[in-house]
Amino acid sequence: MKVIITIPAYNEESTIVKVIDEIKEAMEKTRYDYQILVLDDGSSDKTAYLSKKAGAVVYSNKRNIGLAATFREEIKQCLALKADIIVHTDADGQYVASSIPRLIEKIEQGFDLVLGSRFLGRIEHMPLMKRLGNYAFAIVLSQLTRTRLTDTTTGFRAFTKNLAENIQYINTFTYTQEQIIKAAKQNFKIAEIPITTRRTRESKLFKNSFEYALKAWINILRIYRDYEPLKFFGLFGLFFIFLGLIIGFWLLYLFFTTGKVGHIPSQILSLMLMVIGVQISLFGFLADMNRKSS
Ligand SMILES: Nc1nc2c(ncn2[C@@H]2O[C@H](COP(=O)(O)OP(=O)(O)O)[C@@H](O)[C@H]2O)c(=O)[nH]1
Ligand SMILES: [Mg+2]
Repeated sequence: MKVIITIPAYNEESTIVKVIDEIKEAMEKTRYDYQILVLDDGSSDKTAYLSKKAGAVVYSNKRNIGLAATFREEIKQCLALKADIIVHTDADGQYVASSIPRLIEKIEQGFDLVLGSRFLGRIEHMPLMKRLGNYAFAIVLSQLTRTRLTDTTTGFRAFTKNLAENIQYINTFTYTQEQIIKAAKQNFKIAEIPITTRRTRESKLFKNSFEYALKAWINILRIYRDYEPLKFFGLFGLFFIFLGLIIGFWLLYLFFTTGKVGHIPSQILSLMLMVIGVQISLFGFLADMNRKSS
């Protein structure tokens, strides 16, 4: 059984060697056959050179294509290296490598995706906004996946070859939540283990937390739309029908109390809202049929 530990890295020359050495130290204490893969995403510093020197297999993207696209390349390369279990961690040293064997053990117990949860464990530092955002993600994803999740954006995780081969990603920004939702929808078994994290340099991905939150929510909605089209479009449609009905009942009320028929613009608006609502709901039925037949 082969374990590949994969690390996406973009200009991480100051930390990557330490991260690789720490992983080696943790893995040498185990009986696992392992390799470390660094996915250098077009770094302009010595990341690739230093990683190779430290003993990792290095794959370099010609230019910087971002974390989500790099993740897809990681999976491809891990499968090419004949991984049975894939462990993913970050290049900044935030995650403690000595927890990697615990991730792998959980996979061996029969789980397909094991997440290292910072919130079950201990976090040295996390800004309040990020904490709140993560809390909201955890609630929504727990609902969507019907699994109790506490940390959906963690980069410290392990998964099986089977899962790696069977999940297709559409997200252009981050893989973290998409992998969890799709794994759950495809009936893979998910578990969390508590981990501790270190305080490292400022995040490169979170430069603008508003932008991050917006993109993440849009992505969750897109995935929800794909897996639960009837509920997604149905709720949306019901909302319009509801608005139309409110105006409609208000007009009826005016008619019964004053006896006058009027308010033509409002009548048109009410009808339009209801027709729009029905149309949107129909999209849901169509998408649902399409999903079941495909
Ligand atoms: N492939 C790729 N990886 C990146 C990029 N920016 C950051 N990373 C890597 O993604 C991981 C997490 O980045 P980090 O800045 O620590 O974000 P955090 O998860 O919010 O702490 C690290 O291994 C980074 O090297 C990028 O543009 N492309
Ligand atoms: Mg980090």
